[in-house]
Amino acid sequence: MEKFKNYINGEWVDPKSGEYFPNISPANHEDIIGDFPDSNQEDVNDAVAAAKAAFKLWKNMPAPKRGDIIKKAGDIFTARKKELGRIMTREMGKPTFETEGDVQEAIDTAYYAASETRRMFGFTAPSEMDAKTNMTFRTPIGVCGIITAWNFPVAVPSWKILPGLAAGNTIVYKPSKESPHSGIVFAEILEEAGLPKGVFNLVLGKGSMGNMIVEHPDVNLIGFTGSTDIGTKIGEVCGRMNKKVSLEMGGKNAQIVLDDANLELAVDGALWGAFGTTGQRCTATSRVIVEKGVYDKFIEMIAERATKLRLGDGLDPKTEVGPVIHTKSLENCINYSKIALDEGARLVCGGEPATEGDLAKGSFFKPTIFADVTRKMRLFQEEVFGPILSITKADNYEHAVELQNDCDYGLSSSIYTKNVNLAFRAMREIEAGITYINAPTIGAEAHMPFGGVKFTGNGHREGGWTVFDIFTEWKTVYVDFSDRLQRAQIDNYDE
Ligand code: UN1
Repeated sequence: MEKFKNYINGEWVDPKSGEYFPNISPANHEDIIGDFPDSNQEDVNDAVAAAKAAFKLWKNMPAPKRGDIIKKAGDIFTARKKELGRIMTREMGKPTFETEGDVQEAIDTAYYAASETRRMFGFTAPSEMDAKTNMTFRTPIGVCGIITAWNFPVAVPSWKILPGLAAGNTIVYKPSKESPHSGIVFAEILEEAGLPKGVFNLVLGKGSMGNMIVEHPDVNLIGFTGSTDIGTKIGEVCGRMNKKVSLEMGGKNAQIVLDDANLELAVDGALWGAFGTTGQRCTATSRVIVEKGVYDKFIEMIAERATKLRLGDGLDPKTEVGPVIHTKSLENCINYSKIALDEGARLVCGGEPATEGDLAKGSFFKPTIFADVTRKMRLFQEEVFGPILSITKADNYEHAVELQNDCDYGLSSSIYTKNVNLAFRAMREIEAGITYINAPTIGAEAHMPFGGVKFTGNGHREGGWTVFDIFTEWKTVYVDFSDRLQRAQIDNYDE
């Protein structure tokens, strides 16, 4: 059994804890990927100390020079795309065409972040005094603790780590315990790209180790993607310690389908949005809200397609839908199906684990659709993070938007209609960080702001240029070249 290591201060090291945990493939529980460090406080301390020391040099390296290293990382991600895709599929399950897309998102992010190192614009503004100039600079924050989920094991950490580095910060990264091998390759790529020692550190471990990073006094910022429960707790700690914190959390994303929609297209979108990544995206479509004139037809069309989706090991090129991440997640899907039935929803298809042939070796749940779901039902309100779609009937556009907004989360959303007026109203009236018109709720692009409102986030946006608002602080500089004391707000306002 291969024993993996942490990457701290430019070295691959065994955990001081001496402890390891095994990780298995969700598609085949007999396939053990390896033993990964279950790090302790000492390991975290070493990583943070290395990042703190490296910050002194890294922050002063000219930003375009940092950009050269990040561009190189993008080139290596490109060269290793297929190989890394297979590693990711083996440990988290989604088919290789999806994991390769996940790597592509990291490549796009690398090139974007590298190019931003030649902008990272501040601004100048006139002064209210004579012979004085006002200007601003973006400055790095320090040591950033990055804690991410397993569903996008390369793209999501890249959204934080690469712009974080471009801006001059140093990093302590803890990937999910479900996707440690992807974290290892991420570190290998940054090492090969030529990052100086200590600038990026990887510490592997279980969930509780994340707290040690969050609570460490020398970690200045936390970037987190994961559940609303854990994110909220992290936010509380960071509030107490006055740390900057960016939280990307749950979703309960809805696709609205109006009577005038292209139904074929709406079905394509809902299938991909709901069952792509086995429904395990924070942007996954978990509710479809259909106007009454096409309600029955839509259900008939999507059910026919959903039952034909081919489940299997994501390494098999014929597979369309992979497993859920672990047996606990399988139990969660079983549990939510039971709740939905108990609350009076109508099971259209699925609703149980898939166990035929080789599927019995892994955690597979049939693509599941419940119709006649009403707003009070738990399936309408709670995030499942699995292949379960709820369908709800709406009287008209206004009712559909009211239903869409009746939810604690606000990440992604979508509306299918040919009516341009209603499409524009939806852009304004839907409460979500992202709204798609005639496209599914998944598929954010790396250079656009990504994040949500309500319980989905705490007001930050990753992606493109907006992510630099997370990873930098503003420094405001006033240069007075008058050679005399000029008192702002006072001297220019004498009677
Ligand atoms: C996530 O599920 O955490 O927009 C991120 C999308 C992907 C990213 C999802 N590009 O669905």
